[in-house]
Amino acid sequence: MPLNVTQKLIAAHLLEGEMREGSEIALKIDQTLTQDATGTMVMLELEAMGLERAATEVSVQYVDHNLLQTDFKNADDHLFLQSACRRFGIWYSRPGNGVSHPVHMEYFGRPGRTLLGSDSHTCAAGSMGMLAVGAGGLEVAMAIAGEPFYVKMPRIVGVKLTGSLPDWVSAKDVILEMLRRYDVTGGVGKIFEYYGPGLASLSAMDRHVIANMGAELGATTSVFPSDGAVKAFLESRGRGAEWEPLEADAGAAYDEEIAIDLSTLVPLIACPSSPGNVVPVSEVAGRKVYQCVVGSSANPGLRDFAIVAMMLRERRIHDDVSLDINPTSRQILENLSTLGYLGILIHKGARIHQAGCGGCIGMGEAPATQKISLRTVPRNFPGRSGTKEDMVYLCSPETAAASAITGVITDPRTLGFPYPEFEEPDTYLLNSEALAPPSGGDSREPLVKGPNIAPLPEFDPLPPAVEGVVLIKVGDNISTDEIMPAGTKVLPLRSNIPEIAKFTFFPVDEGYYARAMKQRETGSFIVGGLNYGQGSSREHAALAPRYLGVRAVLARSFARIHWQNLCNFGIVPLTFASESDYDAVAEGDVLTLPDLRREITEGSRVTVHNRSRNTTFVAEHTMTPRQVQMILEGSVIRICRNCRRG
Ligand code: MIC
Repeated sequence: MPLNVTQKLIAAHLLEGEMREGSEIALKIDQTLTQDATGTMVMLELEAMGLERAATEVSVQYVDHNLLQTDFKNADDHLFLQSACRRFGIWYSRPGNGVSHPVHMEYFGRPGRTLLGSDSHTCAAGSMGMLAVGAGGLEVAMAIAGEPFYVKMPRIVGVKLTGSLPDWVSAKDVILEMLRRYDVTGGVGKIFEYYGPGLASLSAMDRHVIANMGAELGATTSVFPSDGAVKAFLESRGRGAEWEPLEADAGAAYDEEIAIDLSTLVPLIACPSSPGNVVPVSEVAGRKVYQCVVGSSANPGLRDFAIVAMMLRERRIHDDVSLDINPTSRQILENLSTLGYLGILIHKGARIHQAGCGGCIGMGEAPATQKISLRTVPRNFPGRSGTKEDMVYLCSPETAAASAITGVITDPRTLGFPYPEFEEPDTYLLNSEALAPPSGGDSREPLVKGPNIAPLPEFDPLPPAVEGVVLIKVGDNISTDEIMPAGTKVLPLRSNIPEIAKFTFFPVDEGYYARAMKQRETGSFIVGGLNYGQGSSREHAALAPRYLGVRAVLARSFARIHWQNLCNFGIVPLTFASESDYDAVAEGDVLTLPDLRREITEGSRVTVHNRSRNTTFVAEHTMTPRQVQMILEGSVIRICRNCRRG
């Protein structure tokens, strides 16, 4: 049977299960990626599991999120991560070396391999013929320990690309077009595989832009073939020998097919405050802009910065605009410098930040009150920028630069000057000075734990019945940024669950923590709408509620990574059977699940009695027996620890 690229990747790594849509499969993981904001937990989990040495082909720990050192906390975490890399035999990418996804692609990405990362944008590496999936830290910890990764076999959607992009339209507009069509839920349970003649005009880094924001569609991942563009990418980085071809067989089929004619695309923009709120730039043109931010893992290529410099060469940044540049990596900075682009950006007044995630995750660069910020980053969830009630728009570097020049949102096609032609250099200046190889792994190497590192909380097994109050009821598409915010104040607490728990649901309900603490011993519930937990892979959005006593989340539907994170930490994810059941539960109601333990073990239906209203309804779960076991035990760590001790 002819296979598509996704099927070839899965077949080559399949350890258990069948490639049948919706059934659970176990995959062998070749490589892992962790970043600092999620990696501290991963390293604590590896310690709790008693791991001696990473069992993968390659595991890399990046420090790209928590770069502002306003006190000891982030600095403590960096040292802890470095010591953990020495202990477990993991590569260490030092603070400021660059954003995990593009650096991984430049140095470690290999066609035909699997990559699991504790960051939802790990899927970016699908750009080079990899099966790259974002997951919660605990699953990545298990993969580092050599365990398989379990996922439900996704539906494979073939995206046929034809034509080529017009002037002023770039890769970001392709993924914004996908988000315009599918919104933030349309990709759940799917892998998007791009193919067709249109690929010829997209470089490997352009494909990274598209694959990266597949996360915003809710997709399991995105996949591109490994063709001439990937070969050229690897050759230009001195890694040509690592290239392998990987393309779909002639006649390969997809579960579903769509097409995009690249030549018909126009500049697009996602309006506040959802990546799926996409319109043509021309529809919102003219609105006054305060800030434009270029960079992040969603537009990380040399081209993305060079185009801004080329557009600015003969022009000025508007007096009222702050143009913030988040370089992807030190290597990109050096290349921009050698090719003369960095000088232009500096001369024109752009603010050059440290290489890393920066403003994307609210680590600095917060916009002023009620002012529009245009960003090339992947997400604009409410408040993620660090400013309450922010107005963040997502767009291409071309649209950001055009708007920085005029001071208002501008369709770059209306600028009235020719589109600058960017030529990819044949060879890149390489810089791996800040990448430390694994030292061989030494289980005696001490883990360096400053006062910011707290031990992982212990979680008790699931009791036969649970009862508690609905502490919060939220609507559709609640992101993990709303459940557990990021930003300069909260991110440094990622290695300290009792402290970070104080910020649970802070952006939507500042009183949640105080209420939760009162119910901590008795237990409580969260009620959510559709796509509960979209966005980031941060397991803190499950860990902190669990620490605060949450036993179950009842939602209309869940985002993939968060759903798995809930299972990992012993929170039962239950789905309402109907919208009216969701409507009939209110914040403050007391619920009893009288036979929860037995019901989830024996079937998929769970009885919920609403004591406040004296009603009873049935909720459902879609957990596999393996996941049910995690819930029964209280968390997957307990299982893992027990199995490693044999
Ligand atoms: C994000 O874009 O939200 C992040 C920062 O990359 C996160 C990781 C995190 O929360 O630390 C992600 O998407 O997983």
